[in-house]
Amino acid sequence: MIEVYGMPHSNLVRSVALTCTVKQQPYQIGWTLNGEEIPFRSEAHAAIHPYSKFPIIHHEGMTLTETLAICRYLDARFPENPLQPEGLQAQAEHDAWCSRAMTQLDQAIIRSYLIEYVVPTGPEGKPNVARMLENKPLVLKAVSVIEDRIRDRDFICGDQFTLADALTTPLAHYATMQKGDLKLVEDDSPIFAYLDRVFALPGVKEIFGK
Ligand SMILES: N[C@@H](CCC(=O)N[C@@H](CS)C(=O)NCC(=O)O)C(=O)O
Repeated sequence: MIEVYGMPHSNLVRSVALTCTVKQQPYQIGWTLNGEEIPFRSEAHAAIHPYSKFPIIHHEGMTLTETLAICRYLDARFPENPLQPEGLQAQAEHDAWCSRAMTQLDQAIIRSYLIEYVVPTGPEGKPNVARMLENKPLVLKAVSVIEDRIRDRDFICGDQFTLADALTTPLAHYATMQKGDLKLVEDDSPIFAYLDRVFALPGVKEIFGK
């Protein structure tokens, strides 16, 4: 059993959950590692992750931090049904997208916008809508980068689900949930068909509470 340390609603925990699910590997999400309870932001947590972040996994005696490293480890450890393309150039392109998803796309969609629902910085402990609206152009840009990539492809790297999709799907899904002035994804966006394709994979819908 793969232990995943973190919160099930985190986009990055969902990326790890997606990787485990598509690789058909059982996992559990919670606040334990190697069966030991590690409170979030405790000294024990900081000893494992210098910035007290998650996800972290424990598997076969190893504790591993950093989402991309975790996903790559899982893909290599369970080689059946590989989630990274073969061939030097295809692999390099895949890696480029993974880096982009972990940096600009995650920063824009989650850290500069949707994080306000989890760690609100507005008055009376509410989401700081002014900050969100100020950051909205940056977030729309990230959404358009995803749209451009999947407009003519089933998945981020072609016709197969890869780690690039495991990193992108939770971001794209959260982006579609915004309404009114905070709306990020138009009704005719290719993102909806893309998400349907990912959600059609066995066990995936449940990760997103569907
Ligand atoms: N570089 C880390 C970033 C991890 C990260 O930012 N995780 C968020 C959850 S999605 C977190 O731990 N937030 C809690 C906090 O910042 O205190 C990774 O790729 O795993």
